[in-house]
Amino acid sequence: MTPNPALDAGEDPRVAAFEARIAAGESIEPKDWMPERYRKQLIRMMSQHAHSEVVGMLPEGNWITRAPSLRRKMSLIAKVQDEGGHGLYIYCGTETLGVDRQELVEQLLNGTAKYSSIFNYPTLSWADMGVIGWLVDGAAIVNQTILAKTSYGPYARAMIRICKEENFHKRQGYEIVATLAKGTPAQKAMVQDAVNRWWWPSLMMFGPSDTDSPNSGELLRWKVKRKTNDELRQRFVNLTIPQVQAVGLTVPDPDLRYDAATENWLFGPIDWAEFNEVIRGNGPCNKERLAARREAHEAGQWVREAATAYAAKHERRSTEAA
Ligand code: FAQ
Repeated sequence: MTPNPALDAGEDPRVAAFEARIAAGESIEPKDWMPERYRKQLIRMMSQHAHSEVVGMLPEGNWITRAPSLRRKMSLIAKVQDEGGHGLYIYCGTETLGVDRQELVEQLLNGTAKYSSIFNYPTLSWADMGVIGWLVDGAAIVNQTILAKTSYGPYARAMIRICKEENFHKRQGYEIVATLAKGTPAQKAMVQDAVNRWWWPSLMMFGPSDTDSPNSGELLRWKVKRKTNDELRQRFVNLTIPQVQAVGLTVPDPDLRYDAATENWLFGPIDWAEFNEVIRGNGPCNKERLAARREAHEAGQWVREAATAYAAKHERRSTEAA
């Protein structure tokens, strides 16, 4: 597909045909014509999503060696491995838009690409493993269940599979939380402290409020997004507060109240200054996370070289045999 911004601006009849397909609820597939801007927006959003999954392995990976039992260790290893798989899956989906994965990885490693703000906070206690599964995977599910109906086919299909696994992660996290919440006073205090630290960052995962979201208008028009950031954040709060109450915990929000008229749990103001600092690279763990990714990338160089040499050898052999 040759980019042509002038034509993409609306003079091209293909834009109208494309938008008619979106309006009719059709799925856009890799070989279909699409406006250059649609392709760019998808590459941005999907690659940020893939980076988030991969960087998201780090906060939980930190606790694998310290899980309190073999059962907990096995399920945490499986969860972290799943997140890595989601990242690779979404990188593959992004490649269907004609971009090279190496380029995307370089953008992550040189700090020019974004990844979810949530993974720039430290995991200080075992209870964080429960709360991440419950709140962070829970927030991801709310966002991704809607993305499973996104207009770009490969992304939508990736979300269906990923959501199934995220649901399992959420249940695993909530089970850890429920166990600690009915444990000793020290265990209950530990899990309450984890909720206090992760609550607001989890709400920030949904992105800036709708009035400050520069990409939403375009993404909603093309049905890449089907709900706004604020709509999804509200849905998450409404789903989560009853779960908080069920295990006898609280969230750190003195303004939280149920509004019977709208059937919403209304929450207090989000600290957008903190959010902006984190996405600018100044959160508590941004530098540590990128350093860990760079180190892993360098350490994996020989594996990539070996895999490439192995693939080349096999291709050579099958050509010779043919
Ligand atoms: N963190 O105009 P908008 C997971 C940026 S996966 C960092 O509203 P948009 C699984 C945004 O990129 C979690 N940056 O943007 C897991 C934009 O910057 P740009 C990741 C953020 O795209 C669980 C600028 O702010 N999920 O958790 C954030 O319309 C447990 C303006 O924002 C996805 O990526 C943020 N929170 O809406 C793994 C889902 N929010 O690019 C391990 C797919 C916004 O213009 C353990 N993505 N920004 O420079 C989306 O749904 C959307 O991209 C949003 C943002 C909703 C994240």
